[in-house]
Amino acid sequence: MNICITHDSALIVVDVQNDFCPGGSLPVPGGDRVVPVLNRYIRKFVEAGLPVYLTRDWHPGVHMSFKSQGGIWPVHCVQETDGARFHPELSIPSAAVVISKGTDPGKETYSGFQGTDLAHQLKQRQVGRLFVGGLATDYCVKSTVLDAIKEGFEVVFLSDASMGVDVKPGDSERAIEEMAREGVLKAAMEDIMISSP
Ligand code: VGL
Ligand code: ZN
Repeated sequence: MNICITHDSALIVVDVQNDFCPGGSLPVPGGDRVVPVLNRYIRKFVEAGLPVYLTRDWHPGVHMSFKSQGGIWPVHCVQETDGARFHPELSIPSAAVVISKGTDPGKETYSGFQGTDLAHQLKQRQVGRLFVGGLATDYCVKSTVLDAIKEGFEVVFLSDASMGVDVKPGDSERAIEEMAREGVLKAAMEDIMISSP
């Protein structure tokens, strides 16, 4: 299937942070394998003059999602720690916009749209189509994608640039099915075309 990077497109890279990669505190198995693929997408968008947004999980030292607070996750992505930094090999364009989420100690927000001004920023730049990839398919990528649909964006899920945690086997597959039911397109590098001026 051919899917166009249109002139009103933006790329959203979700939570490619050390804690979600092997060696981190909440690793997605093989999570770092998305990095070189995302770098290729980033290059395409930068060369086309299109915006790139990076979301990051950015928790205070005490957060309700942590097991110590009755949540389900180990401590992860605490603000200003090494685990919260983007993967060192991710090529972050100088003009990229970083969106921090999960900053309220009392709220779990998987989506890059919740508690942030991401939708507002995208609408101000007249973005209509979003390409979304990153970590983790079955949590933050899925939530971000579903919120983007609710906000009225056309959304393309980048299947070769995303990986899931699969706490229960099959979670990522189910997440992909759920996104498809909501009208999300699924694409990999070979499906992507750039629309010429
Ligand atoms: C995430 C679990 C907890 C994610 C964030 O980025 O998918 N998962 N916090
Ligand atoms: Zn988190």
